[in-house]
Amino acid sequence: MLGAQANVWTEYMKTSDHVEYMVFPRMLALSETVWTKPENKNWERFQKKLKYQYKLLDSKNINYHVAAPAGLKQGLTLSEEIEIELSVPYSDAKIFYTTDGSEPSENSIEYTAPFILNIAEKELQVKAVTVTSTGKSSPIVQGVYKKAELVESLNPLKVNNGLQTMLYARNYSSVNQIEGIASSTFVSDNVVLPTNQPDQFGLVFQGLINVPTDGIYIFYTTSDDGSVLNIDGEKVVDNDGLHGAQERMGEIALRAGYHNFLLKYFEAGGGETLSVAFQGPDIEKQAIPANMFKH
Ligand SMILES: [Ca+2]
Repeated sequence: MLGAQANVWTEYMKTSDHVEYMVFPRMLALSETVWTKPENKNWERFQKKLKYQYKLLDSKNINYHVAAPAGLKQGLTLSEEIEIELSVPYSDAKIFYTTDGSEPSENSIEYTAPFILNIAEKELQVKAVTVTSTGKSSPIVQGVYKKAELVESLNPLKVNNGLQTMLYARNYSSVNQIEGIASSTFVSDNVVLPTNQPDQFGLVFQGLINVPTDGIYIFYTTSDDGSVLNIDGEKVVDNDGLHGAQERMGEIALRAGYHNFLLKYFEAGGGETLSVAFQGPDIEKQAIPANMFKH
């Protein structure tokens, strides 16, 4: 039989309202996928069609999930002013927002056009909610905007290639437990796991990272089990704990040049993975190349 099917497991849903909430508008997306010819599928067209579908859902009093406003971001910026532009996929819904950390409601400021926030003085939280014409509210979304200060670079007298690496043949459940005398110490060209190392070990990569330009850098670690990346003494990526391979990220504003790089990792058992990636001004997300690492 040709076609598609979606299932909803309802053993933990106590009311039919809840089932409706989990099914709509997902069911519309499934219909779009199955019934629209591939060449006609595109996001804008689907969004346009949805506006009519929402009216139909309202008329039938269906408890659908209301999308929160899109457009808020988390993170650092080097400018003191940022423009906030919010949108929702409904023709006659309203957006309300706050900039003081309070929960937005229909009594908050109504969003009518993009606006400028000044973040020179302090970090600002923007919270927003969608309220549909029938009075349904979306979950509240939050953006956090913070002006970054560039961390000054270091001037090492002499550098060598690679990272100092300390291997600890012990069992850990957090990188915070890695301490004392290492089982072995060596230099690694890049962040790589040792081959043929039995389970239950910790690794510390320590040295310098040389970044090419001033700007905001996003660092990522993917690890199984835990890892924590510190740049210039600041915890930038917290991916600690016992877990399968997962990616975590964090950001920091850096001056061009050398910065302290400290990556701690442990493997308890089962699978093992460790990789670090970065993204910067005009630099796409990529694995950190070996030539950026010194010690
Ligand atoms: Ca593991």
